[in-house]
Amino acid sequence: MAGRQEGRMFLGFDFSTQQVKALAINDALEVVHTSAVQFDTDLPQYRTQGGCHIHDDKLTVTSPTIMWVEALDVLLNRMKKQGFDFSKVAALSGTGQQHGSVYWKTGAQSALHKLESNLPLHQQIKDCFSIQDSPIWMDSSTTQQCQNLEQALGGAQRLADITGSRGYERFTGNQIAKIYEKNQDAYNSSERISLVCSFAASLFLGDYSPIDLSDGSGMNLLDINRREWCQAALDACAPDLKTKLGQPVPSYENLGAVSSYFVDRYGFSPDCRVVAFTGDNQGSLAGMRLQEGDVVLSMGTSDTLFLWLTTPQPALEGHIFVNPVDPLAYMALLCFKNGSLTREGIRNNCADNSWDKFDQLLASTPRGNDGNIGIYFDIQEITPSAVGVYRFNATNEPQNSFSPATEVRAVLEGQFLARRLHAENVGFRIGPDCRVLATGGASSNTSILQVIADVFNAKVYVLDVANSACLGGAYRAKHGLLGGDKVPFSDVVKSAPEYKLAATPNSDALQIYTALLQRYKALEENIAQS
Ligand code: XUL
Repeated sequence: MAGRQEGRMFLGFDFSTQQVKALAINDALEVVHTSAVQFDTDLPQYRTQGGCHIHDDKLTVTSPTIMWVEALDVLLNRMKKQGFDFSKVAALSGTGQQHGSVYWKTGAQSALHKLESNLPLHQQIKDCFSIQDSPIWMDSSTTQQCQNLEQALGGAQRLADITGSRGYERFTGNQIAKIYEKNQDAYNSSERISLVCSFAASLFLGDYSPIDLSDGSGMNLLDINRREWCQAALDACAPDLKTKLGQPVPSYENLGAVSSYFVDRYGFSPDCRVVAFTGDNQGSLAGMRLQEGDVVLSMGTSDTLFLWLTTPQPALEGHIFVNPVDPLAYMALLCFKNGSLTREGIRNNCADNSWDKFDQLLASTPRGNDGNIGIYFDIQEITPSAVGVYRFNATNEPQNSFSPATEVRAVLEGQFLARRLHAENVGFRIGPDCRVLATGGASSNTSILQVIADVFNAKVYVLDVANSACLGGAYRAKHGLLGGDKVPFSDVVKSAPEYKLAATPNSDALQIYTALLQRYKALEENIAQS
């Protein structure tokens, strides 16, 4: 196995909304350690709920930047007490919640250079931030800034063509524009602006870490085709922004050695390398070892789709990011708000709260549901922007209700046709080797997996990857150490456990669902337009 060395480890960190986690793997990619610090309960002095503060306007959402630093102090101390051998870590990397931003005050870089190993980090850099409370991804207070940016760049589709997404409130460029408008002094006194992930990497480096191209794609500021900042977008948000952001780098970049602070305080090897950190969704893509042609369908309260793309087609929905593990590829992220709760609602109404009965009803109806189609947006949907429950018969006539059996099949077929439709809308093509990797709560229901296999006409595999973002950080640390673009990521993770094949499409699926998809597309477009 390429570059395997006895005893060495790779460490992945995840700075997420509610906690900071660490996960170590050995050279055979086996997980050998996990630890976590919860913000609300382990650091109650910051009075966060779910790791953040929701302000009175209900739109502004922030987290105390220094809390993230103190959480790292607590986490590393815990690992030390548990006897974790930091000296064996050959490389570390990690992830952060996407879009959040950190504002380093002039002089902060020299504070990072002079960290003293006898003191905790948070005591030494508590005065290093020009903004104390970092805006995070849950913030939606920047609608005006999004409109300004879209207008400056020539419209929403044009902004999407360049940056991979139309203007989104949580995207960092719009957050920076708001800070510049509302608090120019703080903006002007910031010598550097980091994303949560590059901020975390900066702590380990003892110097400013560059922003990686993949998480940098979640800012509405990066030209994802040229893989450099889009000057027009920077100018539309705030002056002098290029200098404050620094030059972006590929996500697998080996940034340098860990700061001597960590060597002296925790016993890291001075040779331990820090590989660029990236966004949590990008980390999950790496942790799940997504490859060209694959789709990850994560089924939780909302359903999320990760796609590996070679030729992206930015749209007014979803997000295209530069791929975190492949220098030429892209990834797409699509979020569907009506996921498990909608499926469970139909189970409760039609199948007496029982998944067994739900499965029996499903089995009693034919694939394609005799042409009946249901669209269930119980709450305002993101993809597409629409709300309401709609039922149609085989000739597209609206129906008030379906029989319980038809309803059960309709919710599953409707949801997975939508997942496929919107994946194709951003450039995904289902090829013969396409694998759907299912994860999350609903992936334990084999009847649901069969519907997915038929609708996508692709094999469905199940993944039981806990802490996928953190695991991705550890895999990426190894990838970066072995040379990033010189070694395919897929070679680095070859020895990781195999996926389990869970469902294979039926032979009539292609014909049935190709036709149904065309009808679903037209019906959904009508609903979204009205
Ligand atoms: C993605 C997004 C969230 C955060 C959560 O665009 O905003 O998934 O990354 O941590």
